[in-house]
Order: sequence, then structure tokens, then C-alpha cells
Amino acid sequence: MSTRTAVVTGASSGIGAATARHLAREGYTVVCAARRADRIEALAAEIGGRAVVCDVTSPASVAALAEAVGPRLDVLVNNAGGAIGLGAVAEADPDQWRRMYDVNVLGLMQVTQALLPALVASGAGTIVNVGSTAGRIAYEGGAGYTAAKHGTKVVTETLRLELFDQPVRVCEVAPGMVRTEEFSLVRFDGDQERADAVYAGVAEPLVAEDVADAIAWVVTRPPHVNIDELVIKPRAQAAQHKVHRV
Ligand code: 8X3
Repeated sequence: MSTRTAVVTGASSGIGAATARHLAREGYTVVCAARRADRIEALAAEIGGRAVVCDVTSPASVAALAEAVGPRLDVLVNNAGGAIGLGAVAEADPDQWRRMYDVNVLGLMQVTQALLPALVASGAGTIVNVGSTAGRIAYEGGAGYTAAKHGTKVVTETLRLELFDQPVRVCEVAPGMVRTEEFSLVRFDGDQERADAVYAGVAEPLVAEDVADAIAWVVTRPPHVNIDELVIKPRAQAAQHKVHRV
């Protein structure tokens, strides 16, 4: 068994699951953390990792994750997150905004707090926060999500400043359009037609593995190399609103 350990949150699907697989290929023992036990147990069995059921918005659940990880951790990928709804500010649902802030910002903060001592103890820890192009721009209907992802970005920057004298890198990988099984489906509350429309005509959107590959690259740089932020979009997406569709 590898002595290097990585925790990936939101590991039950999409970018999280792909990242867990990729880091396992890089030789890490991966702790797959997510709410859906069946999915992470299957993934952990596939990659020789461990499954820990965890809701990043629950302090008790996060404490149990830290307990399961133990005193030393090399890599934390704060991937759990997501968008809910696409409503204009004038009609936005505060509950949806609260849930997005909860998972994309508070969840990341709680998991980071809980695992930071173990990352420091490794002597060369790495935190990769999965941000978004939504953390850099604004778009109509997106304010609840863009505000949360701007939060992810700013928390990442702040943490890097606060840990400047600690042996922990703090990085952000910020994807644009990634076609995953669930991101848009969750955003549109299970409406497959609306979810599919997001990627309509885009010959090659990014897929989860593209982002996992970028995360693994960030993680596997030498420990003194901190990739502060890496923005990754499909070639067809020159900017948030400028997408080549055929
Ligand atoms: C996903 C990118 O375009 O849906 O984080 O905001 S977008």
C-alpha cells in the first residue's frame, strides 16, 4: 500500500471520481469522500482506495472524515460543489443560494480546517480547490453560483496567504464547460433536456478526465512549485458567452 494519501471530496461522480482514479494511478491511496456510499464503495474497490461517507456541509461528518484520515495527509482535493438553478437575481430562491454557498464555500472551509493539521504534518501537503470560470465572470441567471465560486477562489487566495510559512501548497483548478453526468442535471433539477442544451452543438466539451488530468498535474509538480490557479476550458469556449456550436 502506498504511503502517500489523498482525499477527494465529491468523489461519487464526475470530476471527483475521475480525480480519484487519476491520483490512484499516480500511486496515491485515495480516500473517496461523498454522501453516496454505494458509489464511493465501488470506486474505492476499483482503485484500491478507501470510502468514507461524508457530507461536507455537516461538521460531524467532516470530523468523522478527519478521524478516518488520521494524523498525516499528503493531498486534499476540495471538489464537492455544484450549481443549483439558473434564476435571475430578481426571482432567485434564497434556499438555493444558501445551499450553493454551503457546499462550495463553507464545506470547503470545514474540510480544510479539519484536515489541515494532517496536511502540515506530511511536511509537503497540497490542497487543490476545484473552482470554476464562474469564479471569474458573471452571467445572467448565474449569480448564486458565480457568487459561491468567487467565494471558492477568494478563500483559496486567502488560505495561500495565511499558510505562507507552512509546508502546504494551495492551488485552484478552475474549469469552464465540462460535460459530466450530473453537473447540469443537478443545476436543472433533473431536467435532462435543459441539461443537454448546455452542451448542444459543442463537438468536444471538456470531460471529467480532462480536469482530473489537470488536477493530477498540479499535484505532481515538485513540492516547491505552487500552481496558484489553472483555468481550463474546451477549445470551443473562447469565453463564457462565446462558445463555438455547430
Ligand atoms: C461550471 C462552469 O459555465 O456552468 O463551473 O458556470 S459554468
